[in-house]
Amino acid sequence: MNFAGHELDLSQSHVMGIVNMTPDSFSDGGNYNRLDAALVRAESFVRDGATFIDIGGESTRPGAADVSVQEELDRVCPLVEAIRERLDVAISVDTSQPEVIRESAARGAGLINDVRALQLDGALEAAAETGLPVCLMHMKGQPRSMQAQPHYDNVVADVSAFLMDRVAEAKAAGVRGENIILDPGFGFGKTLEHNLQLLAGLGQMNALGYPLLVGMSRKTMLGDITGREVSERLPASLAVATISAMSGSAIIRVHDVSETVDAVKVVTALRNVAQ
Ligand code: 9MG
Repeated sequence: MNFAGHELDLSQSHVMGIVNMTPDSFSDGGNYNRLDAALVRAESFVRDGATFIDIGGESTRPGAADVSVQEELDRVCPLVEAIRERLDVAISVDTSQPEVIRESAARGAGLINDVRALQLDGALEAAAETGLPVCLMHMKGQPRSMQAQPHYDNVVADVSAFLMDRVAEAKAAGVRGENIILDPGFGFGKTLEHNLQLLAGLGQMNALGYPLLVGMSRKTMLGDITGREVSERLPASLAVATISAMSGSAIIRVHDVSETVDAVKVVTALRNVAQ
């Protein structure tokens, strides 16, 4: 798949490093310091083997406050441009807003990562206009309320059906099928049991015929399983990254790039061994 000039083979697993441009992600001295700190983080991720950097300007944690489109543009676009000028890496932008999709694409982004699967007004059209690959993620409800008693008849089947509906809408709007990546959306309107069923069902979702992106790094489900605080969830995050890579996931979105790259290298070596 081609991510604004970065051609990547998604039959192998890749590691995506997370750089959040939200105020809670950096000890905050305003936009300039934040940009510098984010760039340093992105550089170290690339040195450690990330093939994607995912930049987000809106917190999608449960209960997070809304952010204006202008604020999101101000947080995300300068970093997209700075990374494009300095680093050899595919740039993913975590956004649902048509204006941010268009402007970040103009500055060099290579992937639109939308936790709302291009459902906001104008998002499908904006994504199609850019010609870039898109990641369509499943979320039940909205970030503010999504963890309030989510219900599914069969979580793997329901999430798959939603994603295939979104694929049909995206294609109808002009997004090419070869440019679509799917994501079950771990933690987005799911109980621990739902998340585990989805993790066990990744092979089934792979059979939908689109590369999968998965993000479980440090998430609450890992705290629920291990009893660990966020800062202590690296071993559990590596376990799910390994399971995801073994299930054939194409992109693993993480905070701890260096350790995850090593885990993925082991899975890749195993997958490529002559039998
Ligand atoms: C932005 N963001 C937070 N968690 C995510 C996940 O699991 N997948 C994707 N695609 N984006 C995410």
